[in-house]
Amino acid sequence: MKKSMTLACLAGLATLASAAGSDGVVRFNGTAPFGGANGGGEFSMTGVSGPRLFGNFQSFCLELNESLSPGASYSFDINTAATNGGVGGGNPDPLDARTAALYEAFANGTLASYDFDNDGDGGLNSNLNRQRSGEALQAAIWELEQERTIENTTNRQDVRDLANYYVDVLAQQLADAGLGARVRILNMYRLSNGAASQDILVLIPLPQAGALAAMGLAGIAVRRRTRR
Ligand SMILES: [Ca+2]
Ligand SMILES: [Ca+2]
Ligand SMILES: [Ca+2]
Ligand SMILES: [Ca+2]
Repeated sequence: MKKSMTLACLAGLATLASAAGSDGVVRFNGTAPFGGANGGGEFSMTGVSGPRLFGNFQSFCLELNESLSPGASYSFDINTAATNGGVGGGNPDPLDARTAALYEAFANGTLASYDFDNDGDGGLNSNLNRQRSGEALQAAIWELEQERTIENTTNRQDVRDLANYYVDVLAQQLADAGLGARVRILNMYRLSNGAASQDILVLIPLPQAGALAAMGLAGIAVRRRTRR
């Protein structure tokens, strides 16, 4: 037991000392067809390689003054704060629990008044399509992360109304209901030159059934050894 604990400590040190962007690589596909309003999300992302593969996912950005290039790949670190960018909230800028709650509901496909099926009935007046829904969610995230107010992001009153509903009402309700714990920030670095880039949101998958079974078996093995 003592030997394995020493090994675990060494592994922990190795993780701390590793280079920036060591948790994996993702590709930014672009903002079409549901993003792009005001330079924001939805962003279409695809996991490429590395210890953490997220598959295909839709995301939103956290830093107003950082950019991403369509088709470019980025190495990333998984974090609970945005780093090296942004115009407000500090560096590092901790992920707001309300941002996390809104994004988890989005990633689950359950965010209220968001037109996921893009048939034009999103928003508080049932007139927003999915791109306008994304415009509102991005505006809400920028306000919560102290980048820019909703009113300074968009002139559209119907988009402002949905974004303000998310910030003023829904975000706290979702956080109180326990949403957001599985949300992380990817601190991203452009693969070609290592430059610190835009930070985006991601949902950490629940452990797979196989991994849970393996953890259970490991627990049994440890208990047996302790007993002898
Ligand atoms: Ca950054
Ligand atoms: Ca709809
Ligand atoms: Ca910020
Ligand atoms: Ca923050």
